[in-house]
Amino acid sequence: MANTGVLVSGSQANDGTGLAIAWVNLGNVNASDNTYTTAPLAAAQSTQGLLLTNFGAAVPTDSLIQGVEVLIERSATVASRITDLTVQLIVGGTPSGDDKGLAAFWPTTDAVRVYGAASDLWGLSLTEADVNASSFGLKVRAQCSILGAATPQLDRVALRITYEAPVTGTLGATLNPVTADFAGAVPAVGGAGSIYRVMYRCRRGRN
Ligand SMILES: [Ca+2]
Repeated sequence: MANTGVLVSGSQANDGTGLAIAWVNLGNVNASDNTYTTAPLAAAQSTQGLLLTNFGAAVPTDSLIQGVEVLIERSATVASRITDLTVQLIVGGTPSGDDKGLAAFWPTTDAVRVYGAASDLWGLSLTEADVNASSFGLKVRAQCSILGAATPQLDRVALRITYEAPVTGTLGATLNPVTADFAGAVPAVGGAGSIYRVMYRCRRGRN
C-alpha cells in the first residue's frame, strides 16, 4: 500500500453560503505555523464552506484508491462554543460522500483531528483520476453555540490518499496472492520472459 504523503491545497475559497460568515486569511490554512484561517462568529452563527482544492495528488494510473484521511489542526478562541458543521470531500468540484463533521467542541489549543482513514472511502468510489484532479478537495464549515461568540481557527488542513498501485510480475515467477497480486497460473500468451501486468479490482463492484 502506498500513500501520497500529506498534501495541502493549492486553491482556497469561500462558498458564499447565504448569511454565513466568510473565512479570512485563507492562505494560512496550509502550514502548521500558528497563523490561522479564521471566521469570527457571533452566537449561533456558522461559517461559510471553506472550499480547499488543487491538492496536487499524483496517484499512478490504474491504482485502486483505498482511503482518504483528512487532518485538521484547529482551535477555538472560547471553550465549548465551536463545533464542526461540515467536513466533506469535494469530487469534481462538488461536495460528495459522507459528512464527517463531529459534534465535539473544538479545543482552545491547537490539536489535530483526523477524519476518515487509510481504508475509508467516505462512501464514495474514487478513481485515481478523481483524486488527481484539481477539482478534488475538501469542504469545511464550523458553527458556534447559542451561548456566545467565538472564533474557529484553522492552522493547517491537509489530506492523505492511500492507494494500491498496479503490480507487475514476470512469467514463471512465483507470485504470492497475499503480498503480490496474482493467484493461479499465468497464461503463456507471450512465452517465457514476458512481462504481465496483473490487476485485480474487486471492490464495490468494480472490475
Ligand atoms: Ca497556519
